[in-house]
Amino acid sequence: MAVFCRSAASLVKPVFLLPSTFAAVRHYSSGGQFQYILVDKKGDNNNVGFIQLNRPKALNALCDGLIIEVNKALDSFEQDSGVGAIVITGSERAFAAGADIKEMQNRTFQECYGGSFLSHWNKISTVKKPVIAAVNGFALGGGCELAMMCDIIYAGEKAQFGQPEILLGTIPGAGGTQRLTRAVGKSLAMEMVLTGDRISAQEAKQSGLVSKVFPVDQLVSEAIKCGEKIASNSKLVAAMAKEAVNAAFELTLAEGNRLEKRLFHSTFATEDRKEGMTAFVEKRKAMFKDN
Ligand code: CO8
Repeated sequence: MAVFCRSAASLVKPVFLLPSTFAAVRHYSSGGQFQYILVDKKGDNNNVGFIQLNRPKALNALCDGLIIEVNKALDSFEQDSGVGAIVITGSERAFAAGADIKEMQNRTFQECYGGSFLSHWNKISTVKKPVIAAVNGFALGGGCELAMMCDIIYAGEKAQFGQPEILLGTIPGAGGTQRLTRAVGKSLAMEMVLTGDRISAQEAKQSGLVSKVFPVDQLVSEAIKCGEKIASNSKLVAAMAKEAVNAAFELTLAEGNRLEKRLFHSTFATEDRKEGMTAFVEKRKAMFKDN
């Protein structure tokens, strides 16, 4: 069966898929050097880094190799001065169905604790460039946690979010109890973590976990559009803005306001701040140079 794969750069190429995977897998990029992910640059100016989790048979379960590849791709986008935002997505069936249960099944406490099991998982939360998660289908366990490590979550209207670890006799281990609680509040977070029940995209929007919901087939292009909007601003100043918002989760209000003020002052040391205000006064579009 031939289906046409879309990219924001309006590249259209046929890819052959088995019938059973037809509805679930839409490839937006090529594989390159990676086994578990597809990596590309999107947008009219090729300024949006794009990572698609691509382990369809395991519903993008987050095996060690996949996380290592995501981290490598993030590193290369961080170093790429042309990239101003990053989009991470999965398939229409699953963003990611969690950590790989088969890989974890026989681990001992000694191995986990002694070997800092999955300690490289939070890389995505340390990236300076803004990261948007485009979530279609299941975002469960580590999949939900991975999305919550991103800066913005967009959801397809059939997305489902959940922390079902309790059903496996364990608890979230990559920020699920912390980031979910901050995002949706104590009662809903407790209910999800203690029952393993999932919430829909609409509930996720209502509770503040996601910022926008789109039809399934428009989700990725909308996330790329958001990435393009972000990438058209000063990358330097966007990093400062991201740092300031993230500080709200770590600091007291007084400390956070102090940090924000210092970062605000710092923007006055940049050429981009000068250019932005001059462009406004001259009634033209600002041309940021990221310095
Ligand atoms: N790990 C491994 N394989 C998986 C996973 C997973 N998390 N999820 C699905 N798969 C596999 C299935 O085993 C199956 O493979 P196979 O065909 O070889 O049996 C294939 O994907 C398709 O899955 P299903 O047949 O189950 O598909 P369904 O449509 O019937 O169900 C579900 C889809 C509801 C998503 C179901 O697969 C499911 O419940 N999956 C598990 C969800 C889950 O419990 N996730 C949490 C995992 S634990 C976790 O994430 C902890 C993170 C801690 C991070 C710590 C970092 C420091």
